[in-house]
Amino acid sequence: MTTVLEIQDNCQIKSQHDEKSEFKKDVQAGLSKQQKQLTSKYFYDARGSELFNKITTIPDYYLTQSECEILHTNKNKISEFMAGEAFNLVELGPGDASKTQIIMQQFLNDNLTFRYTPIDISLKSLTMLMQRFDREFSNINITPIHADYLQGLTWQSDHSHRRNIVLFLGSSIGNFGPEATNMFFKNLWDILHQDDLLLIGFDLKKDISVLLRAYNDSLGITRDFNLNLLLRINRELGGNFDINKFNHYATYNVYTNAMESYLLSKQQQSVEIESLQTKIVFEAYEPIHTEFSYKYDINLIENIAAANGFRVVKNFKDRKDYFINSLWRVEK
Ligand code: AVI
Repeated sequence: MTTVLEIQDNCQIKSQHDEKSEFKKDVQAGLSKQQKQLTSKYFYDARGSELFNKITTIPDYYLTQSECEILHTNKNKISEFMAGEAFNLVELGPGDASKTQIIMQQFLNDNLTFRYTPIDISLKSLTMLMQRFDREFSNINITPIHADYLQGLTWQSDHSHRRNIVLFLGSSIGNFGPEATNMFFKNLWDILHQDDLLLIGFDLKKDISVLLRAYNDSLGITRDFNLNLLLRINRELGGNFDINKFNHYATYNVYTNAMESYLLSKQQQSVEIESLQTKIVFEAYEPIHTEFSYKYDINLIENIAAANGFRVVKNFKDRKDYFINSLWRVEK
């Protein structure tokens, strides 16, 4: 069984205790604001990750199907970019790596020499991934790294002189605000070497009805995913949220080009959170903001790449022009 590499320099990997106290602090701060908010990074506990995996399979949530189509259609071209030398296939937040397997299988068919390095902050999801890979892809060299993305990449970059192709799939970048996005790319650029590649997913601006359907799916899974944030507060912080008294609401902001998700209190109510020793008062229809999902166009993608030291090598789109996987090269 492949072992997971733990990177704990500077104690950057948070212990469960640190994670819980950070969650507590963020919930306290977010729910005390005049405009209440919770951070979308807290969606992904075990149940939230399970619900998100379900979301990726439903037809209304077109993002995953569009990205799979792009990877299937262009896997040969992506493989051609990597031919000729041994390289590292590094993935930030692999999830179940089902999309990665599309490319990986092509690399294997083309007899390319590579090592797969999935980097994830969740040890549980890395371990599950490794168990599956040990069963299904025992011929692939893997170095799973349990660390935050930048820390894991730094380790990788310091320990291997091979060229890297970094995958950041699924429009995860869309959940960062504009400032955090630039900061993330600047850090990536600092860590990576000249000519390293980045293959990144961006969800494109499109007809608003399609966006609204994706974030208000007819099966109600996105609603459960959003409400799970309140259940997580109940489970981990001793809250007494009654999720029947909140509605999921997702809307599109035409000025910022982001889907915005909220939980709306259906009535005036107060909620107690034991471990915060706090009572939170909600007015009827008062919102809690829970997520931004930014949408892009080609100009914006090219500008973000150029502003952060990358050159766009190729944009791969699906047939409906819903999604882009953009291949960037590091220019130093
Ligand atoms: C993970 N992330 C890219 C998803 C998105 O589309 O913003 C999370 C999600 N939120 C609601 N549905 C899916």
